Amino acid sequence: MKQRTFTILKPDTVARRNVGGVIARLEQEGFEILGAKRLHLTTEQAQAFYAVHAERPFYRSLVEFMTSGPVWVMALERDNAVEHLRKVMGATDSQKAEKGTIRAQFGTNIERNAIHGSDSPENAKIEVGFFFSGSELV
Ligand code: 3AN
Repeated sequence: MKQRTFTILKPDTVARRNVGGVIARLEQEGFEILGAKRLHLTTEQAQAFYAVHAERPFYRSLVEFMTSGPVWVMALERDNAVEHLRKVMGATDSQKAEKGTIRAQFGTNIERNAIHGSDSPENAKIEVGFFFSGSELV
């Protein structure tokens, strides 16, 4: 069944001119891009988006990284979209990500890992809603 998920092409992907490469891969994987926008996240937005990690030692650095330059936020649709995107992204640590995954190809390390993908259908709904209104998704 068709399902939606949410992705962020992180500041490292934009800075390294890998946006097209990552989008090409997502389209090859059968994802339809329902909405996309380029944003420079504010500290408040990044803090709120990653609020679940607020107590983790890497939180401050993560927020700094995510606000260090523009990102692309996108709403994606596909069968089994949440699980499939997680598989195609690969492990959080780009250096440990399986060969052929987006993070192995485009990421640098555990923080600068190229792409975010929702980890559950519930979070996908919340995250899509964080950045898009219904009328922006076509
Ligand atoms: P994922 O993005 O694979 O779902 P999460 O949700 O555990 O991983 O972490 C969110 C983000 O926080 C990661 N994408 C990464 O940029 C950063 N991160 C996670 N773990 C670490 C860590 N141990 N050190 C530095 N940054 C981390």
